[in-house]
Amino acid sequence: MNIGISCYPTLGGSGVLATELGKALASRGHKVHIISDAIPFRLLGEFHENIMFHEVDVANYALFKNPPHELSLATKLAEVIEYAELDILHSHYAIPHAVCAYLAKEMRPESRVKIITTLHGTDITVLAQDRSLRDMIRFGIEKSDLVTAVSDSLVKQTEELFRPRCPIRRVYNFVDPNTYRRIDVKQMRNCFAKPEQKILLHASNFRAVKRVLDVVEVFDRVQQTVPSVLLLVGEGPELAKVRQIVKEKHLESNVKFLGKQDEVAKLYSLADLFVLPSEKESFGLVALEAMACGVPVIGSDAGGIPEVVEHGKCGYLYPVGDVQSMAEGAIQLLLDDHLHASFAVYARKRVLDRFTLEDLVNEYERLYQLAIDGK
Ligand code: GMT
Repeated sequence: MNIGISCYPTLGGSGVLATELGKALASRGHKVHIISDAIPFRLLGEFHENIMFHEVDVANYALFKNPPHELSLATKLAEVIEYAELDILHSHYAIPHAVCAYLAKEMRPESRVKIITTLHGTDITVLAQDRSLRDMIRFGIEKSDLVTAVSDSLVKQTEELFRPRCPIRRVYNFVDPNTYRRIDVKQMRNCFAKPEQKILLHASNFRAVKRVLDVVEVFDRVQQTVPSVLLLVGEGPELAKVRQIVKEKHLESNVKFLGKQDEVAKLYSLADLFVLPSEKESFGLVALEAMACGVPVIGSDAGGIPEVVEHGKCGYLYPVGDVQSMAEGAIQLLLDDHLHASFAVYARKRVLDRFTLEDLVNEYERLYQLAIDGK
């Protein structure tokens, strides 16, 4: 098939998923066209025979108060629909990608292209709270030929909010278990922790919904009982506040800010626990990546997290904000090597049983075919 993928290029689960999907489809022989504002970071420095990247140039004339990004995106999508004779245009996020895909299709009435939209979360759980955007999201969903969401929780929320006429199909996110696996990082570990210290890890875009301050609260309680360090990967709006609280709690020597990182499988392999106390999380791709590397997860039971992390088997989940229980769960796991080892093994097994690239790319291919067949 000729497949277009329209996504955000930034560090974030939806861009990661869209790019990994594109790479997997290309390795299966499909011609993949990725359309975005910049090369998605998971494609940087890589060459793939069947992948072509198309950059959206945003027109910026003095006349415009704001550059019309959505019109430039729609124009680029229309250009690719025609040039590449796309069978499928897969939009990751309803706004703006699904809406622009619809506009592009209207610009190319002779095309056979089908629009698939994947909802990743914040388009529904955050943006849809805004009345004007809600109507636009509904429009994007209804004008798609097929819509997927990344967890049952997100399917349910979308159905409750929009009562769409078309079914929303759940397709879980995935990882490549060959890339995400426990790597031997003994040397690297010495750079971050003393032999007797445990390592807790959190990775996110430091938006308020990630509750990174709760990560610090949990760590503060844990380190009073278990010698440990906290590694914080990523950056974003809450970073300054997090630095401040770390300072106020005199935790500077045990909390390390690593900023944006590429070699995440190595970082996960350093960790004894991954901490994800989010307020909203439609899936939690980072938790899945950690689990693939054999790292148990401590976090909240928000959104789709319980579909990824099985409470009591490969992690412990508690209500949002219950940092005391999260800390107690973490301490229990860190002090019991036998329990920790069984959680680590189960975490990897769960990924292999339910969330592999192989199975979920098969599912996307099946849905593409369904859309092409008009079912
Ligand atoms: O979590 C974010 O802030 C980034 C956002 C994105 O745009 O990538 O993540 C969303 O999509 C990911 C991939 O499907 C999911 O794993 C995240 O749970 C979801 N984030 C939220 O729902 C807050």
